[in-house]
Amino acid sequence: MKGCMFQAVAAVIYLVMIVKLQATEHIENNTDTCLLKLKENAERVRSEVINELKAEMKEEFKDEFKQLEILKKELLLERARQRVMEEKVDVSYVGVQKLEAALSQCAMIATVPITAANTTTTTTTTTTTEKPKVCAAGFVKFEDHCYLLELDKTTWGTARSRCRGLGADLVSINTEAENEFLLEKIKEYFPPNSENSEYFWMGLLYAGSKYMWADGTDVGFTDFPSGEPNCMEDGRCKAFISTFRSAYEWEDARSTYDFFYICEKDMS
Ligand SMILES: [Ca+2]
Ligand SMILES: [Ca+2]
Repeated sequence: MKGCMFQAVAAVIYLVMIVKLQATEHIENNTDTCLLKLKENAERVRSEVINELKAEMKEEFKDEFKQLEILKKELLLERARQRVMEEKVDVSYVGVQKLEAALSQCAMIATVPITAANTTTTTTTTTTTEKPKVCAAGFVKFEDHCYLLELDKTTWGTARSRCRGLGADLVSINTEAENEFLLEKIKEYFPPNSENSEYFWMGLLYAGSKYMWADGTDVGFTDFPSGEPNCMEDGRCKAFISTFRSAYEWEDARSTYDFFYICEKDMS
């Protein structure tokens, strides 16, 4: 009887164990299936997660994207503005070039008639057309000569040296017009009825028993009043313009007096 009991208990335990084992197998099977399913869907789940993340990011950076779009537009606008500026500069540069070309045309037009006139009308006097002749500083022009009234009193000899030092000589008064011009100049400084009388050496000198001009020109016109000249000593007497009694006439005297003097030179 004891033997039968033991067998029965053993059978029960065996059955219970079988049931338990089956249950465990079932759970294990379920887990495997679940893992398989998850594995199968892994890529899908991953892409879904990524898309969700993307959507979140898009939402989160929405404002930044907008700003980026605005920046892109601003950049395009700036590029367009620069292009327009460059085109404008090109246009301006072309304008400047055209203006310069026009100006050079003007310069050519301005110079052509002058050279044409020079070559056609004054072919023999090329030296006089090269540069307009003028009087040196301090000299005044009359006809084609230059004159200097020097208000610094000295002897005739020193006066002449000083004139020659300026490339001139003491004045030779060859015509009435030249004389009148010089008298008018003297009157500017010493008008008629001035208190003092003043005297201006000229280049007329007594040599070889006659008056002659220091610069070698012949004596033609003279403006001596009656009684003058009356010095007439070879190598010692010279002539001058006198404002004495507002006469503005020529006189002569020994050359050692200190008088003002007048220089004359050609235009250069
Ligand atoms: Ca003269
Ligand atoms: Ca005299």
